[in-house]
Amino acid sequence: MRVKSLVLAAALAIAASGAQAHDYKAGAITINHPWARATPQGATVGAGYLTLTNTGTAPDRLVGASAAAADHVELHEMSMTDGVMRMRPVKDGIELKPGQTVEFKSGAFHLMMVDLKQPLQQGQRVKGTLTFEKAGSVEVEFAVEAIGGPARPAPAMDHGH
Ligand SMILES: [Cu+2]
Repeated sequence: MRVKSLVLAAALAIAASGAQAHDYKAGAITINHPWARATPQGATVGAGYLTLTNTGTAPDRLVGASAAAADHVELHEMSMTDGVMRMRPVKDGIELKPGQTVEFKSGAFHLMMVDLKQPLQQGQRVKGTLTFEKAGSVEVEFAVEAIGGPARPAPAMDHGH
């Protein structure tokens, strides 16, 4: 595993974006820079991202999340099937092996904020929670960042549900 290079890449990406980094801890899990992409007026779903590191010696899993701006939050994974990018809910949570860092990003794991109560506006902070199988629940704030950027999940994308 190229854990070190992933951590470095994440650190560089945050530094380059100029966004204020913020992090949280739940037991042995470090939660780095939870953020959500700003949404256009009328959007019903938003996407959240963060980086999780398991600093402990036992495996754990992210099993749930919530956000004040959304009715509920689903853990999603994107994958290429027959040349088409699809999202689907992660059934049994996202595994975090001891020492492992998992970076949520476009084209991979993301938090899908479903049935938004209002658009996510750049500069806002959205309160939410993350729930881990062993480390329990922790309150976080998602920093809402610019709508632009590569590989933004399209609203019309097949969610498989
Ligand atoms: Cu999704």
